[in-house]
Amino acid sequence: MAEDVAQDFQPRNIIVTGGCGFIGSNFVRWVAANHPEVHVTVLDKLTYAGNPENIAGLPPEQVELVVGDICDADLLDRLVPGHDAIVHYAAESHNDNSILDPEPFVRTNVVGTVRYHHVSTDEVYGDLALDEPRRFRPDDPYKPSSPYSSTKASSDLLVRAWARTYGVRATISNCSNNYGPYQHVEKFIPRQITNIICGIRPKLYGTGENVRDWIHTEDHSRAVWDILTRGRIGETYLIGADGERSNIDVLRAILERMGQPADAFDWVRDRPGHDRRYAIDPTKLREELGWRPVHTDFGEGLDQTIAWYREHEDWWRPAKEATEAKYAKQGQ
Ligand code: NAD
Ligand code: TDX
Repeated sequence: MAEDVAQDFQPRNIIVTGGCGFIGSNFVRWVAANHPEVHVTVLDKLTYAGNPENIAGLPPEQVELVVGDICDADLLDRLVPGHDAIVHYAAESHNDNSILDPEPFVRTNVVGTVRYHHVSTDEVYGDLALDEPRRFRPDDPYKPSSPYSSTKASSDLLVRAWARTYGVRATISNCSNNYGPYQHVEKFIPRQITNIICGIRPKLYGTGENVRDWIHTEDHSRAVWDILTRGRIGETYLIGADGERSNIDVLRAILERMGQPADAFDWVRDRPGHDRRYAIDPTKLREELGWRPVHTDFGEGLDQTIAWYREHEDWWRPAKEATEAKYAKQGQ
């Protein structure tokens, strides 16, 4: 299925689904800053996770928002002609929500899958033991653990089938945990930063030993662009920045940087089926496309992220109370 030579594709008019979410909006901002010749149509349903403020201030002649559902086939039939690429970020993205109510995950993450560049997650590969020397590689078997990751795995499989059967010119990327500006306060790093700002103790699940492989969202944006423009059709690329850290280490780093004692947090109920460790082997992306992360100092990235949340209370305050009320109900 894979073509031998890398394509050299120069998109002019792209659709970015989920472009009002955390990673999608960072990608749109990155394209606006680095590729002013590219027009971006953002297609976003504006769920609880989507916020038009995330793309506010970008030139209106370059970035246009269409509010709509990726599952609306008629809308897509009207919207797609005239565009030369779709970068597909839209998804229900939070594991804890998928455990409470999987239905929207099946609707958006499986039924809505269209074509071209498909943004997925390392979680499709399941988890690794804490002491395992191995990291995830593109050809590893899919073993997702949560409703969220199994719906993402399903959509990856549909993309592969559509590429093989119908010749859709698709690529897939599976990225590790992103951090940076515009991430919803339900997620680990923003939750703890904004808890501290609000005077609420941070909350750590289970033993805190679970490991995530952190990447700055800007490095993810650049990797997606490199794959979209130079990746081989039909291929899967794993995106990671050698950023493995245990949750407790990340939390302690946040506490220290925000002037809190090392034990100023609560241990809370673990996530059911909680994946132990994710770790990406990014060799293929590095060797084939020459991609390298720029944000290699996690402490510095964390400082910038903390500063961003301190400076953007207006952005996250409206969602904070309801998010914490939902967690409190779950004993988390
Ligand atoms: P997010 O929840 O912040 O944003 C998702 C966006 O999709 C929101 O703007 C939402 O309104 C929109 N959306 C949801 N359902 C939709 C629908 N039916 N139609 C149109 N728009 C819809 O998510 P995120 O963290 O930015 O993740 C973006 C993508 O990256 C997802 O595909 C996710 O699986 C993947 N991913 C995320 C991470 C991570 O660390 N957050 C890591 C790897 C991959
Ligand atoms: O309050 C918390 N306390 C805590 O200990 C929260 C919200 C999380 N955690 C733990 C659970 C995880 O081990 O922190 C880790 C990170 O949690 P999340 O931010 O929910 O991310 P995760 O479940 O690892 O999934 C993320 O990375 C892969 C994204 O949300 C997914 O969309 C992406 O696919």
